[in-house]
Amino acid sequence: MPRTILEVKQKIEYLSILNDKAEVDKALEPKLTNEQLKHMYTYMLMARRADERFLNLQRQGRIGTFPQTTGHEAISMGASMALKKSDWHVPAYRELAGMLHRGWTLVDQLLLWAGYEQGQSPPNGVNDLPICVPIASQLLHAAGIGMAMNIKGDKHAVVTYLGDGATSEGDCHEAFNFAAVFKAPVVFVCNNNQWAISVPLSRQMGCETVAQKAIAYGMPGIRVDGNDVLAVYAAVHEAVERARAGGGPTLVECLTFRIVAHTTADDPKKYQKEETRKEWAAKEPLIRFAKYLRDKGILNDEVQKQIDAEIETTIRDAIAKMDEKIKTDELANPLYTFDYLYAEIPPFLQKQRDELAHYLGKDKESSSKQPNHAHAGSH
Ligand SMILES: Cc1ncc(C[n+]2csc(CCOP(=O)(O)OP(=O)(O)O)c2C)c(N)n1
Ligand SMILES: [Mg+2]
Repeated sequence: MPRTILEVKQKIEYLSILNDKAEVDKALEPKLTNEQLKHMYTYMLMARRADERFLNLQRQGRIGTFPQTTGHEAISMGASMALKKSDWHVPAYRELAGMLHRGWTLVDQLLLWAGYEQGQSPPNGVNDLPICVPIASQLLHAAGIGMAMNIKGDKHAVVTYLGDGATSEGDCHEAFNFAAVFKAPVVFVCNNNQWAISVPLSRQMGCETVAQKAIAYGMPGIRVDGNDVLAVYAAVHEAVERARAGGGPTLVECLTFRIVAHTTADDPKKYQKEETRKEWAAKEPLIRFAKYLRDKGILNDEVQKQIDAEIETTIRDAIAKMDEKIKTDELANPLYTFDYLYAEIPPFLQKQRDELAHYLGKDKESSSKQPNHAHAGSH
């Protein structure tokens, strides 16, 4: 038997529209209105400022550990801008800018990281899943949603997110495979920030790009500059249109670098080179996007001042609302431990719930019910 060559088509595109000097490739510039561009900048900056304030709150012990999103704002902002409200948004945990765009509030985020599950209740009017911390598990939810939509004949798309570390999870393989085989309308947006806590990319995968993994599953893959919000938007927009038209899933790798700690419980100085972090910090997405907007006449000192004031008020109000809400018993009732897993609570758990209710002197709450949320979600 001779050895023969099987030809496998391999082509991975790399897309960058706004380079790190804020020079735009006019031929590739997406058609976004001035209003949309200003909105994107405002929400990316709001995520950035919130990150800084949340860090202070965490250090003061007012919220718990949380993952910062500084430097990653372009990824979820660009991707979520490509969606309609009726599409599905399925985040991991570094998608604050995109979630704010979808209607989640900073109060939700603060409550969540302060330990209250009410912060996970999706806003009305959008098809969103809450933040998902178990690595890669959200990819299966997204693939399942996509497959269900195919069965029902819904023509929406799903955008979901994963990190470079998530590509090593079995769940990731299963989700990619099911989505590709069943042509689920899912866009897998990989935030390749080159670190999974202290594990570098070189210890995560033996190949050069995340995007090329798509070839093995039989779906298109593309690598984009993850610090270029226009490139992320353009690539995800194209993938979403293809998904809606029945063309199945796409893997969009967004190349960036984690310029902050993994979470507030981490110290990257122990394993990252200061020099590399500085190099990437100079390429972060907001600097170049602000310059692009100034060059286009959308942003100037006056507009910047208004945006800063709006963000400051939003953050201050959110912190005040969180402080007010966590004083109420409604948020931290131990009986809620029993309330989310089953539509109908099994008798053995009902018995335990009754016992706890009695112990807490809350006998009148002895039947399982969904607690009143800060705002009712649509799911
Ligand atoms: C199933 C599972 N295993 C382990 C963890 C602990 N953990 C939290 S974040 C993380 C690294 C994830 O790295 P990556 O996918 O690159 O995402 P990044 O944090 O860089 O955005 C790990 C191992 C977890 N949350 N879930
Ligand atoms: Mg990572």
